[in-house]
Amino acid sequence: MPRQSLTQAATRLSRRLGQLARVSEDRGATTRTFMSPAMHRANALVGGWMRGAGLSVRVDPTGNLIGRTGAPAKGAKTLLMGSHLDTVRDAGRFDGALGVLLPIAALEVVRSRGLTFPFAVEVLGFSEEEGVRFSSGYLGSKGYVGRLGKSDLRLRDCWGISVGEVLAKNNGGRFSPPGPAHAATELIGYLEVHIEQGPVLEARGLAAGVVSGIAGQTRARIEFGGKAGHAGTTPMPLRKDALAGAAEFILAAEAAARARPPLVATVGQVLARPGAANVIAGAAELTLDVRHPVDAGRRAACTDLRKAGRGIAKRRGLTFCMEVTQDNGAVPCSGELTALLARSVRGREGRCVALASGAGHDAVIVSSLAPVAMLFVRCRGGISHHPGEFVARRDLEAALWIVVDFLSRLASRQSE
Ligand code: HGY
Ligand code: MN
Ligand code: MN
Repeated sequence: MPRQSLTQAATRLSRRLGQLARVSEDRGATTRTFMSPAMHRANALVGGWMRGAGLSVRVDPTGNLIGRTGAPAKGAKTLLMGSHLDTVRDAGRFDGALGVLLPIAALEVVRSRGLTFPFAVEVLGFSEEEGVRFSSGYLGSKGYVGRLGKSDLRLRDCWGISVGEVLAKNNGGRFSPPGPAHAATELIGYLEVHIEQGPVLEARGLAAGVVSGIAGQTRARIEFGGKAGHAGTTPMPLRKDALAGAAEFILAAEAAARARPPLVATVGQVLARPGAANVIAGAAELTLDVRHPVDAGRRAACTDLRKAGRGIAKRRGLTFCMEVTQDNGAVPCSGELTALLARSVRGREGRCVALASGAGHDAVIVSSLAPVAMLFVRCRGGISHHPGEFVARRDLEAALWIVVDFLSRLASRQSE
């Protein structure tokens, strides 16, 4: 294999990111959701690139794509690297995908230089992180670390299909939650490369930075129940308008978060039923996403929002229910791995900043099995979860330089 320059590797990485972005279930937009045909096509495309990089490739029962280098010696430990291959609706091309394709490109550079390491590397393309289909994220990485539980399997999508049914169908009719893919003792750690999805690196004039920790996150499904009725003949005082109650709740969530920074609260989805212009909504279903760097702050906010919802429902003669569908505590990144990664960032950038992540990442789940570190890469305007997501070619090259340097530093540390 001819020696790979980082410029060549970055160019090919950029091209592949574009190619993967076109693997979608929505015409003209990038959308890949859990166990969709587009997800399987993405696994086939990225799996081919993994094989081309000399990795052995498999897909586990939860749909995670796993590429693995040969083990250098019996009993050698493994470094995990990866991120998610699913996306939000109408997504950008970098969220998740960068963290899967960049390690493959880095390993191609390493291989072309004839470098070998005293550890194996496993590149992971998690099957579901965003929680689009089942309103609960991390199903892929939970399957990989052996934390997929019965409550996850009971979650249902908008067609009433459960996670358990989808996974059984994908595994020849039967599925039982797998155990961890590795014993913790076999692992050195997990490195996730991800776009920052925020404006700090750009403001500081840096291509990359490390992550100090990842905010805790609670997601819930909320339903207000009222009485459907004729929009023209039902006097206002006699109404039990579920959508009006939901609207009051959405503003209450926004006000609570504005009053207590750095708390953030978002209602991203609203479904009114029966959903006709001339019918008062008899039911309104919402999603709620609450995040805070400190778990006590997030939990207190969720308790207060549950109370606020009950109060609104009582005043309006509605019913109210709030079902938590995802609840993850804040996760600190490994000090040791992050310090090593920071040395590689400084080697490229001359300095290194550590950022707290408001976004959730698969590292949250993998941290239950191995120490985790994250490399954030600058993205234009901090735009993400949007087709306008963009990483400059020179920043792809910088991130590649940092990851290849990190692998070499880790190899020297492991050989000591
Ligand atoms: O929602 C998040 O923070 C991540 O993009 N899944
Ligand atoms: Mn995302
Ligand atoms: Mn992501």
